[in-house]
Amino acid sequence: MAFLQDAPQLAHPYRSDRLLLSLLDRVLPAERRAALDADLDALGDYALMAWQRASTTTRSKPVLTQWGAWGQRIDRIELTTAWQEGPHLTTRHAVLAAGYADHAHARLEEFARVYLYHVASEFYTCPLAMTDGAATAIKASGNADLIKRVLPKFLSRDASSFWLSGQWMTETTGGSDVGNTETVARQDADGQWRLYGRKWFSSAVVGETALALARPEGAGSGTRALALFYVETMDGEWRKPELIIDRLKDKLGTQELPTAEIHLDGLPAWPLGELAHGVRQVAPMLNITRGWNAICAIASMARAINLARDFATRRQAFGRPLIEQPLHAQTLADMQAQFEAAFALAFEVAHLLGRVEHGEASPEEAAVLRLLTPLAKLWTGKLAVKICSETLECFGGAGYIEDTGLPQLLRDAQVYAIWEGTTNVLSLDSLRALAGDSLGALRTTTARWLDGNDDMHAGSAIKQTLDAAARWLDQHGGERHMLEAGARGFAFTLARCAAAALLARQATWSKAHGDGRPAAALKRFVNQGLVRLVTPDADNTKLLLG
Ligand code: MFK
Repeated sequence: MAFLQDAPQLAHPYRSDRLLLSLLDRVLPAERRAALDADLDALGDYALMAWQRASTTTRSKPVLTQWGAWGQRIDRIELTTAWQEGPHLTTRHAVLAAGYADHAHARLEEFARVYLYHVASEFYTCPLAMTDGAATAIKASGNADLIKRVLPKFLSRDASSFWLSGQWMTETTGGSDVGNTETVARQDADGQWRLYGRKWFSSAVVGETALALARPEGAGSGTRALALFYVETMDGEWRKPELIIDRLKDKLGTQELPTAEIHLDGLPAWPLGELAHGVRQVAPMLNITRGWNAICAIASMARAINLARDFATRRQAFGRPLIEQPLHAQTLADMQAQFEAAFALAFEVAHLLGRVEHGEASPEEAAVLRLLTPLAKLWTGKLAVKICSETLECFGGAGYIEDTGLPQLLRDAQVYAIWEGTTNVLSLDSLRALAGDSLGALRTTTARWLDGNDDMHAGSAIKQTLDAAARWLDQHGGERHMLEAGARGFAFTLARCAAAALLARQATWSKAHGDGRPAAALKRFVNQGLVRLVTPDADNTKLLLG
């Protein structure tokens, strides 16, 4: 028999994840830690099963059937198996409900579930994220009727009463510039608001509800005149006739996710609150889904690195396994160090969110959360693409072959940097988040995270880089054009410093518990450099327009 390569094997995604295990051991009180174990174990089992299933079955995609046999409009979407399993699995293991439990660790416990479930979910996590965001935005609106009507559905632990929510913002007029929204809200003779317009990217069209931005008829132009509406999409078994699915999008990745173009032809709608400032009202939702984005990005990195590391122990080349080849081991270790830093940052957002929502956070922590949310989203989004691309290379030619399942990792990863705000939109949001003194808060908090860590080199590199970032802001903050031109480098620098300091905090704890690996990851990550500041050019367009 000719030589055949071994396929990579996936270790149990929960029981073998030392980062997640040590994070939970460090942060959670013993009784909470024990109570969480069964759900995480089950989600890890599901992830393992889904990985094995994917390697023995042909991938499927959702299918839209617009017309029934007898001419009626039906807009029925057939979902993949994982999507059909989604409501049962996630309600049984309280994926969303856990985030709303009555204690400050609720969000951490929710996001631990999301992290384990995400890759297996085939991006069913996308509508879950939006449902979570909708629950938060509706709670924040104080709309008592709506809270009573939908929160029990969104947070249900029973699939038969569970509702998903979409988030309908993006239009053909431009995704990020939501102020250009053309969807109009009009009141009919009975005083019922109805929406008319076209939404260009609807990733949760199978949901029972959505939050949609629309311009009340006669309101002015721009962002402030937009209002946020709640809609329901179903009449019993049937989709409401005023919601028409025009087509499903043909995307680079996330192909199991039925992203649709839709139009609204008088769909009944209810304002969440005042009939203006819709973006301000939807912002709590954006910040939640950006947290999900970061967690899902690190989940993809974890999967990619696990497979690459396993393969390196099996694949023999030039007389020894890849893991014993110095340059390959160096490459894998660099990936691991970046992943460990990104993991620490994404989960700190979850941790702080829980503290803020339960009134246990100081104002300083609240300011840090506002700043870290866009930073974690933008940095992990880019890093996921880089790590997944490097992972494909770790497999050589096999990484480029579809039925290994590996190319899908890279295609799917590209979405993290795009949806919920591109890297540049999020860099500008980090500038928005600097209002107040959130940079000062980050610097003070970072010093606290470094307390007790014995890596003096890392500690001083982090502090010096944050000083340099503060000087950069002083230098360019007065001139908006320059500030925006350098915003990406500034955001990456802050993200890397925060991640390094958080990794240091974990390293201190792990070392005291006999594990030196996070300390090694910290050293390596800091050696890759923290500074990404750029000298902004006053006129980049000269170069671009020739
Ligand atoms: C599996 C992973 C899960 C992920 C799920 C993914 C689902 C994917 C589907 C999508 O991609 S949905 C579409 C995502 N679209 C975006 O994320 C929009 C990107 N654009 C932006 O983020 C713009 O910055 C934004 C539309 C929010 C604002 O643009 P504007 O028109 O310049 O508004 P402006 O005046 O700056 O902000 C309006 C108000 O909102 C201000 O408050 P005030 O009215 O009190 O002045 C802002 O402070 C507030 N605001 C904006 N962003 C905020 C925020 N407040 C808190 N947090 C924020 N992030």
